[in-house]
Amino acid sequence: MNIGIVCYPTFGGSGVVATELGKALARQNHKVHFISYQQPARLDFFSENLFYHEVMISKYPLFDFPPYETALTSKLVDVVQFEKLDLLHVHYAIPHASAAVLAKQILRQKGINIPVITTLHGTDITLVGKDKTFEPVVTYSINESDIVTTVSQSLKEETYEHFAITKDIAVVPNFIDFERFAKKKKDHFRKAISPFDEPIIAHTSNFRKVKRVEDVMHIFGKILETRPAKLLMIGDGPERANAEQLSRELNTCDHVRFLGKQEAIEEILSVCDLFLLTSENESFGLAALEAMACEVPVISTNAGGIPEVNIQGVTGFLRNVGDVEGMAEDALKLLNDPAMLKQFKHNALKQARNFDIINILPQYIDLYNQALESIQI
Ligand code: GMT
Repeated sequence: MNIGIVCYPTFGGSGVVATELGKALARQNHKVHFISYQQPARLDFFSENLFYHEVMISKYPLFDFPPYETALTSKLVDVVQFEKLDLLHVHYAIPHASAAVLAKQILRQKGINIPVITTLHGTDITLVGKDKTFEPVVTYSINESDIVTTVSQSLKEETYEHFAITKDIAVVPNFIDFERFAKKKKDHFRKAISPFDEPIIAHTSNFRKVKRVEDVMHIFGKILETRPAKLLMIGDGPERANAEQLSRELNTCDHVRFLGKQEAIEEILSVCDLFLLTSENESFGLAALEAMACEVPVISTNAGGIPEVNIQGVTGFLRNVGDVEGMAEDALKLLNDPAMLKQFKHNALKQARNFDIINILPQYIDLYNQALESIQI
């Protein structure tokens, strides 16, 4: 197949899922064309089956707000025609689904019928999508897509609850590539972070409000009151400065390292013992799955789709959003019981294997075939 993938080029979240999906499709000899405003973060190598088309926006002085959606739509029309794409798979509703639906309508006038597969990732529904500013366009774009998928059952239910959706939604969970995400031997790195073999706790995110990174800092503060430990904060975003300040106020700085954005997250996760995910909302929690693939159990909230990934009492523990005391208590329960921690590490890997890309990729390919069949009828 000749597949167009539209995504955000950023580290983490929907951009990573889209890029990893495209790479896996390319390995199976499909041609994959990425269309975005910047080279996707994990697309930094050459493959004969991978292509990148950059969306350029005119800087005309009239445009206080550069019309990205219009530029993207035009680019899609151009790439579909010139590269003879079979389908468009767009990740994140705004503005990717709406641009693809408009491109589809323009192409129909040119005698080209291109199916659009839209994957909803979370905040496009749970935060921004519900906003009145976007809601009518999001609803229309979902209903006009040929196939719609969500990354969890929870996100599917939330989409039906908040939007007037007339289409079936297929759940295709996020996935992990075990060729990359597997525990690696990094003893020297572990020793550098934790010289006295203190347990290492990690948090990865884009440090947006929804992640509640202040809860991570408080939980870690409570752990330190009871026993030694180290905390690695991976990623960057608007709440990082507040988290650093809080670490000073809680007097935990000597045991916390803010690592910023990291390429080789799997190497860092490989030396960790516990992962904290305190999000207020999380449609899936890919960061938790990546940790689990590296044999790291998860202390998390029970928001959104997280319980579909992190299993209570098996791969970690879950508490209500904001229950800092409870999450600290659970973390200590695991850290203070080496046998239980070892069992949970084993369970985490086992559960992560259910999301192996080898099992998830065929689900997307089936949906692509369905979309192609539907336009031939
Ligand atoms: O987590 C974020 O803020 C980024 C966001 C995105 O769209 O890039 O992530 C969402 O998509 C990920 C991939 O499907 C999911 O694993 C995340 O749970 C989801 N984030 C939220 O729902 C907050």
